[in-house]
Amino acid sequence: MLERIDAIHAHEILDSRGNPTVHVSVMLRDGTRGHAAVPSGASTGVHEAVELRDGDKKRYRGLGVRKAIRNVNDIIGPSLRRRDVADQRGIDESMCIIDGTDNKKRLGANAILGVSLAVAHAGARRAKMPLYAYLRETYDIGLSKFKLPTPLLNVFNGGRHADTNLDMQEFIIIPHGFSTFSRKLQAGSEIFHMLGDVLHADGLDTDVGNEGGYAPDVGKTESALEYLVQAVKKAKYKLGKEIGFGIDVAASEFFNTKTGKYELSTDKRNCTAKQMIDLYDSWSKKYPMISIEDGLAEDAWEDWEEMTKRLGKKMLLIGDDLFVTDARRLHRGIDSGVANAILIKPNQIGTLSETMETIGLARENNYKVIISHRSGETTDTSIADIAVAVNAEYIKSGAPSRSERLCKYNRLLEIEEEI
Ligand code: 2PG
Ligand code: MG
Repeated sequence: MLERIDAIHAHEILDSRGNPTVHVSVMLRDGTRGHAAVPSGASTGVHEAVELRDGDKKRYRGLGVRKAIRNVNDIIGPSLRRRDVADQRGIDESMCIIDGTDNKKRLGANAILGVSLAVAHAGARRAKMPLYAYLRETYDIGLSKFKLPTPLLNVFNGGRHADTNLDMQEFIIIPHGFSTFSRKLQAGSEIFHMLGDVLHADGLDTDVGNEGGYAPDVGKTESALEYLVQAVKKAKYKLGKEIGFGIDVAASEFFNTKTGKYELSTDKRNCTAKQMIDLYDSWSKKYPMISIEDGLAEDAWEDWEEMTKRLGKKMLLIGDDLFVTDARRLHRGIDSGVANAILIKPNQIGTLSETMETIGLARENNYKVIISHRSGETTDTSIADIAVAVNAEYIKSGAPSRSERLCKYNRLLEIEEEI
């Protein structure tokens, strides 16, 4: 049944770091409303769609998003008036056309994504369906059952997400050896708290970073993995069988483009790509490594190819800054045998429809799908529903701590009861 959009309104809110971001409400003629808020990254890839910021240093250190808000209220909103809310693909396409650039720099990916998600929420409400079921139908995803993703819980925050000596951004526990999401989350939470005890006993800081994980100064990079081993064992879980590890290296953040070296200040070592791959290989022999994300720099295609040849059969090699949720970059990866998994962040590309297209392409080519939060988050839980809509293998939403991280996991607990 046709239901038209009556009005779209955006306003500025603050994200989990206290920086401005975009909140959008879509009103339908029958009074139904849909809302969405847009997240924001810190270790953003250079190929991501543009997050429009005001740059006015007198306001929020230049991080205001009033321009993006105006683009929604004055340009996008009026242009989508009277459009059928169920025409998600058409609406997303229209926004891309109005923007007219290939990286959304005119209207801003933050403006466009806010509308795209809020339209989906309004459409789902109107159809009286949960968002995950509505998305599955809207995008004709040919899957019969709903499956919940396994959480990737980032329990050590490093890199740009915390004030610690760790160059590598995330050390992750993956509770894969249980049949339900709730049991996986329980294991993750118990290990997270045990890790806190272990760190505390060693006189280390247990305050948390941007994504809710601990952020102590540890001896060297590998010490983080050693602490994970201790925490898992002490919490009485089985390493490997029940719990695996992951790392988001976010290697572009410490890659020196001039020298071509990866500068690991924690270990006082400058590494070539080959040495980085050797390091991951050696860790895969000592620890139950399931995944390595952005193990090499975002434009090091040939080195990625080499890494995929050497490690691709043993573990997930996830492209985040490498692919930036962009089907064009994923195509290149598929053609050259690069990586075997993709991180999906809707705000890297800017619309829900393009996000779904990239996920579809990954699926067709047997790349594993990890739906992801950003380091700057809100209480928006859309990514949980997106993960269930496409039966994503994994979801990455930080540590089991801080409500902007947990609201996504808690939404999955709710969905688990429903399906
Ligand atoms: C990442 C993300 C989320 P950011 O690199 O995977 O953890 O970080 O949002 O800062 O890009
Ligand atoms: Mg990443």
